Amino acid sequence: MHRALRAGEHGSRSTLPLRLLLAAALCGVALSGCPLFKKTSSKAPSLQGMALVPAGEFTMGRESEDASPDEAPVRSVWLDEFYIDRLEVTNAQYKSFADSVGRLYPNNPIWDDGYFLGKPDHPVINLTYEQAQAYCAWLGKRLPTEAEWEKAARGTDARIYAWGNEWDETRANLWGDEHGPDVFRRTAPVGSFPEGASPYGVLDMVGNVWEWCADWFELDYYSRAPDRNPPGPEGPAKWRVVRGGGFSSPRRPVGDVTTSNRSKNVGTQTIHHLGCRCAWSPR
Ligand SMILES: [Ca+2]
Ligand SMILES: [Ca+2]
Repeated sequence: MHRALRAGEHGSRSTLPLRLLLAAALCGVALSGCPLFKKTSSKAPSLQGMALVPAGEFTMGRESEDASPDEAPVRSVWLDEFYIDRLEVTNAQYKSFADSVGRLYPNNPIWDDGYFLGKPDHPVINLTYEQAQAYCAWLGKRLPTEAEWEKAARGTDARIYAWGNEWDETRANLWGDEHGPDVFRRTAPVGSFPEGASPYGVLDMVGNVWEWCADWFELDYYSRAPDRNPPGPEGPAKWRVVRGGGFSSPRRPVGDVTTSNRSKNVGTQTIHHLGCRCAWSPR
């Protein structure tokens, strides 16, 4: 699909944590100039909760009557070894980051004004690209490239869905509620669909929330991208890549849910069905 994600509803801005206000008072200066708010983490990343994706080639893109033109041409792409989070980043994880470095909490969605603090095991949403990137950097990680995301989702056998080539609407949180096959009307706790795992054991690569990738988005990038570790277009471009579909994606066997589907979002725009996961390279 080529269309941008629709802008989501925005809840009211969360109250600054008490420790943040106290620290600001102690500093007596703008938050950005306060030494209490400097990034302090330079530790090597923990690989706990991450899946290893071995070095090698995989098939990127899909050419089919029901695929979009921007998924072509299909190429064999080499990626160096990397690690990727098995789960989407949760509210609790992002809260640890926000509290540690003195960032505002993301807005709650209009459908739940207690979402961020009240659902710690659900995916963090309403993040800008910069916020997602900063969270991963705080851990010594980074956002996955579009190519890494696709390999982590589909492995090396060019499968259409994370779990294989047969459509199965019970393996992902997509459009629908307790009356449908996945019981969740909106977000689900991360990792709620183990049967939807990718070949590397990565979960929720179909649905729950869309995920920011590192790359700029360009429709025709595959026609000129390198075949080894493609970094994405040079940019700057209008859009960033987002992948995987979300809880409001249509429940049908093509479109948002395929491993090769590409979509995009303006980097500064927050959406109530867009989150992230992080990656890391050992070199
Ligand atoms: Ca659902
Ligand atoms: Ca997802």
